[in-house]
Amino acid sequence: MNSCYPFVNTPLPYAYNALEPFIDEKTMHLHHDRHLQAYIDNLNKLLEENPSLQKYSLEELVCSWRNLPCHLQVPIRNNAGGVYNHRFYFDSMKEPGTPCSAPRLFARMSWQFQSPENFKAEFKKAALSVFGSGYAWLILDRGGLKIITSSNQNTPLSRFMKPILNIDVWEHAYYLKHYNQRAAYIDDWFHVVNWNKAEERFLAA
Ligand code: MN3
Repeated sequence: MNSCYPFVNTPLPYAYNALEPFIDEKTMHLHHDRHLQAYIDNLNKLLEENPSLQKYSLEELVCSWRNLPCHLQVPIRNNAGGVYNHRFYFDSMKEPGTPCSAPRLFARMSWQFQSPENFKAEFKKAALSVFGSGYAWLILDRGGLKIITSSNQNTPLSRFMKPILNIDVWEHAYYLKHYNQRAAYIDDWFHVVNWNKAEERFLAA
């Protein structure tokens, strides 16, 4: 993973059409090649103009934007966050039907959310509750799983939480296929969640 300046748009870990029929190829092209690319270009431009920031990793920029000079705080938060959140989202998905499992994470979900099904219902409710643009996240915070939401390109990393899973609910993530039906997009997204990756993050957190 390319984690320092100059940032490059690393390829998706699967083909653009791999998530069909749940997430369409055209959306994946636009989302990865244009939306994520724009955040990468903007972030590189900011760092090009501010060479003292070039030594920081993406995670450091995402976590410590509050320590930067005032005029850089919002642009760094938005653009470093945009790169981090999108990479995290794309890495959280896989071809539908490929076997994957998360035994330890599901055991914890059953304990904290009654059942994985109930977790999914709670997660969907949170993702639907995001007003405007943002994300829903499953995170680990002080040893406990929590579902949270974030606006725009804010990330839970900057609040010292360990992200396990996220869903992008900006309209560009689903509008071409699901129009304004965010609920249908969320239902489809559950078919392409990479639970192996979620388990890996859970065990590392
Ligand atoms: Mn997006």
